[in-house]
Amino acid sequence: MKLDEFLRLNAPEDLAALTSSIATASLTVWENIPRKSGVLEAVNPSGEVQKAIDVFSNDEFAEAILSTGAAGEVASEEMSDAMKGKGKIGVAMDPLDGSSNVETNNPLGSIFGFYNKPLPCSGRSLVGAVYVTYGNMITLTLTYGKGVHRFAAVKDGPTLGFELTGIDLKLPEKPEVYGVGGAKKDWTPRVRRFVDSLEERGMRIRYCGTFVGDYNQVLARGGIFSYPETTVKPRGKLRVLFETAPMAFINEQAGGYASSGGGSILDVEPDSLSATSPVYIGSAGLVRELESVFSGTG
Ligand code: AFP
Repeated sequence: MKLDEFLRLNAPEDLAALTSSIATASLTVWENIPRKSGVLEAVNPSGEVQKAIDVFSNDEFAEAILSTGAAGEVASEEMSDAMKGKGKIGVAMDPLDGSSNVETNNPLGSIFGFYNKPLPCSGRSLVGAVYVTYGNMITLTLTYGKGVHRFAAVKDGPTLGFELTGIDLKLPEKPEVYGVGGAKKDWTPRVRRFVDSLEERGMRIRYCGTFVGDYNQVLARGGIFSYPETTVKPRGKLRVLFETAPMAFINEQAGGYASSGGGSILDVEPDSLSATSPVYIGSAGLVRELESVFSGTG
C-alpha cells in the first residue's frame, strides 16, 4: 500500500497532509546529501556557495510543512524561534539527526512531533510522530496513537515513493542490544553500573551515533538506547521537544517505555524549545528496571 493511500484511510486530515509533505521533502533531502555536505565539492569545486545539509534540510522541511496549512507553528533544532503558520498543529522537528555522521556515511535521520498545544509543551500533547531513517533504506515510521507503522522508499516508475512495509510494529519480548551515548568516563556511577549489568547479562552493544538509527535497532531487536545523564551534561544532550518526546511516543505505541530516569519522558515539561533531558528508551521491562535502580528500590 502506498503512503498516501494509508494516510487517507488512517490519519486525521491535518496529520495526513503534514506526513505526506514530510515524506516528499525527506526524499529531496536524501537526494541532496552528497551535494550539500561538500562530498562532491571536495573533488569538483563548483564555485557555487552551497547551503550546509542541515540548513538545507531545515528549510526544505519547514517550507513543506508550512505549505500544507496544517501547522500553527514549526519549531526546529536548527532555529532559535518557531515559524508561524495558519493551522492548528505545533510541529517540532530535528531535520537532520546525526549530521556528524554525514562524513562517515553512517545512518542519518529526521524526527517530527505533532503537538496539539502551543510549543513548548510536554509529550502528553503529542497527537502523532514520525521518524525517517536514511540508512541502507529510506524508511518512514509513524504513529498517530494507534500503533506504529513503517514505509520504505521504493522506485515507482522514474521516482521514489513510500510503500507500507510493516504494520503495528512491536518491540520483541527478549531485549538483545543496547547503545549509550556520550563518553563512558563522563557517565554517572549509576549509569555505569546499569550498563555493566546489561553487559553481564549478555546483551550486545550496537551504536551508530544517530538517535533514530540507534533507536531503530532497539525497536527491531529489543533493548535500550540512552543518551544518559553525564557529569558534564546532567540534563543529557537530546532535546525533549524535537527528539526524545516524539520517539518516546512512538516507542510507547510499540509496547516500550521511555524514561528521563525519574519518570516518563512524556511527562517532562520542557521550559524552552531547546530544553534537554536524559533519555532511556526501549523495552519496557529494562527501562523500568533502570528507574528502580536509580530510585534505589531495585
Ligand atoms: P549530531 O547531530 O551532532 O551528529 O548529534 C547526534 C545526536 O544528537 C544523536 O543523534 C545521537 O544519539 C547523539 O547526538 C550522539 O552523541 P555522542 O556522539 O556524544 O554519543
